Amino acid sequence: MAQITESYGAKDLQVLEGLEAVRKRPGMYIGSTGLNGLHHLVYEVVDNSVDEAMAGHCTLIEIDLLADGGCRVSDNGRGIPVDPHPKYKDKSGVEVVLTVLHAGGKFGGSGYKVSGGLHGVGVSVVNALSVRVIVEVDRDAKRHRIEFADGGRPTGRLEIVGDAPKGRTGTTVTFWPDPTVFHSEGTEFRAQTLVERLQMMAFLNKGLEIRFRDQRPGHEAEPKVYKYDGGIEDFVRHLNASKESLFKRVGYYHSAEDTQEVEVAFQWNTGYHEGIHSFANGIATNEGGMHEEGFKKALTNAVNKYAKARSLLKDKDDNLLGEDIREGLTAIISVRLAEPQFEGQTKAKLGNVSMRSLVERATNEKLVDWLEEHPPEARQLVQKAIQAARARIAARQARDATRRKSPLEGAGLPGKLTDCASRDAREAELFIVEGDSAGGSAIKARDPRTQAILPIRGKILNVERARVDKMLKNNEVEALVKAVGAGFGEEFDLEKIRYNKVVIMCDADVDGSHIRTLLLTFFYRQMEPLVSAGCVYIAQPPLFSTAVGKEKVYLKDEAARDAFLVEHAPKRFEFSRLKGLGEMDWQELGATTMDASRRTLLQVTVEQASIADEVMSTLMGDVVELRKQFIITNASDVRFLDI
Ligand code: 0RA
Repeated sequence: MAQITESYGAKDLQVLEGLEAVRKRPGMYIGSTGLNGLHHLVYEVVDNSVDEAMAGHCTLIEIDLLADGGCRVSDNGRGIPVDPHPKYKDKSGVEVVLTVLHAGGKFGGSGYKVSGGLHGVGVSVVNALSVRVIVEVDRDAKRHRIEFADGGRPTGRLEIVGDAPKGRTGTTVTFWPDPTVFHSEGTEFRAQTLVERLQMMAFLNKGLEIRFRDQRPGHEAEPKVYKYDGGIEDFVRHLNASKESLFKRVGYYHSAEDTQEVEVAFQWNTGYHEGIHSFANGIATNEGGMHEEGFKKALTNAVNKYAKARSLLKDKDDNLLGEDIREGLTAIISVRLAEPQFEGQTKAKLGNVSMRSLVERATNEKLVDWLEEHPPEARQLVQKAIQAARARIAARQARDATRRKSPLEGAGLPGKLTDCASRDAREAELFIVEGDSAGGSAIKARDPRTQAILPIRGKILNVERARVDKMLKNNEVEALVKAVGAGFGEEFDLEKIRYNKVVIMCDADVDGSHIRTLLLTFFYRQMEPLVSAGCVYIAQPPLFSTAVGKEKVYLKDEAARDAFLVEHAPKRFEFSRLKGLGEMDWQELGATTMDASRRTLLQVTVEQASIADEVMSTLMGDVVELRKQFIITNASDVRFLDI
């Protein structure tokens, strides 16, 4: 154990107890000890630097993943105070910030009005969960340094180690996560996860530069730089980049009252999807909340008012519904407030009632002005909403007609479905199989008690580019909806699903990858709760086969093949690459891909909703070239898949 400071008083004991509490229940502070929790450590440190930026003192944050597994976060803010702390008299501010829970910006009088709240547990939590932490502070023309080991114990006092570069102030925190804390999923950071979040932070903090560098061997070393002088306007432009926008201009308004403020950026595209992304103090509120409610209410009101005033809607016409107006809308709502309340299942719903009225008032005032000032854009979006309303009415009629055909709830299973015997969703699995011939093998290979097979032919409709009425007329879509048995879209009811596992089983080639993406888009857009609940899976047919004597052996992927070679060294083997499910007979398909005791399934999860949206839109959107490139380069990408 590292040596603790010389004088070991009551205060030190208290401090150690604080950090000990974090080590006992890390989940309470960082959510989990899996990969999410691990990445949370980085966000925690970065959030502190972002707070400095929000207070107007920091313009650059650099994040480096080090070759030895550590992570370094450096900013050019004021630097953590180095003076003795007023309460813990024998300690420097730096030591206190790193060892006392919630000490963050709570002293020095100039504390931050607005801070992350949810994530704002403090860097001391990172210290508690790391084997080693080094903090360097450039302040008062000097470079200061202090080091901690074994879960937050200082190995010495804050020392001056030299001069700071001329005129520079700032904080650098380097930490090495404790593998005994993150034992289940390890301490290896995923660059993609970090980068998505860092980019989002750059969008939400106009003008702030965030640089990311992955110095680990075997990783993309090219630094990534995010800096958006257009802030959330650039965010909207970015989200719509792969789509055809309805008009070029991105709308923007903001409003501030007392200590709270709201910023909104918006643009419509010609698609049908609603993409509203809201944030509170830079934290994604994926479950929405008061700010979104206020925005939606005022948006509906403002657009209807405008449409009637300009006689784009007749007085006798019904008002446009919110969903009509929001069709094809990409919007970012970003609010900042002193004490955000995060509610909901994933603590991603903003509960502060005052935010509803703030955003509603701001939107009513400023959006009406915007519409008045931009007549061509306003007319285009009203016309789109009118078309959406017509399509909605047509869809309702189509749906009513289907209901009349099959009045019984759950009746009318699709003809192509070979259902399982079990009616218990908890054990029932639906395999969606590409093509009739693979469907035939799957029917033979399945466990008829728990496994149902739905073959789908060719390409299903791209739901990203079709309205509901057209979607309903597509046979494959209809079969999928009926088989799952829980409706779709707004009316989707997770309670009613007939299978707790929905498994997509496609070939391992480019076509298979396209179909898989179409299916994922469909589930993400029309049965989102199914995806969020972790009920969607991807089957993994083996990629290679070889022969050992007379016996055929299947190998899941490159890694399995390499392991096989090592195991059988120095013998040599010929491998064939399996492209299609059709290349296996049904016994093999069962043994390698379907049998619950032998298969591996990839569970589909959505990490960052706004980014997932972007991936979906790029995959499925209007710009064909972009789409093609994406599908091919990402044919084996598991960016929004977690095992
Ligand atoms: C406490 C008080 C002040 C700044 C900070 C903490 C601070 C913490 C971190 C963590 C990473 N970068 C940071 N930068 C600053 C206020 C300092 C003052 O009043 O001068």
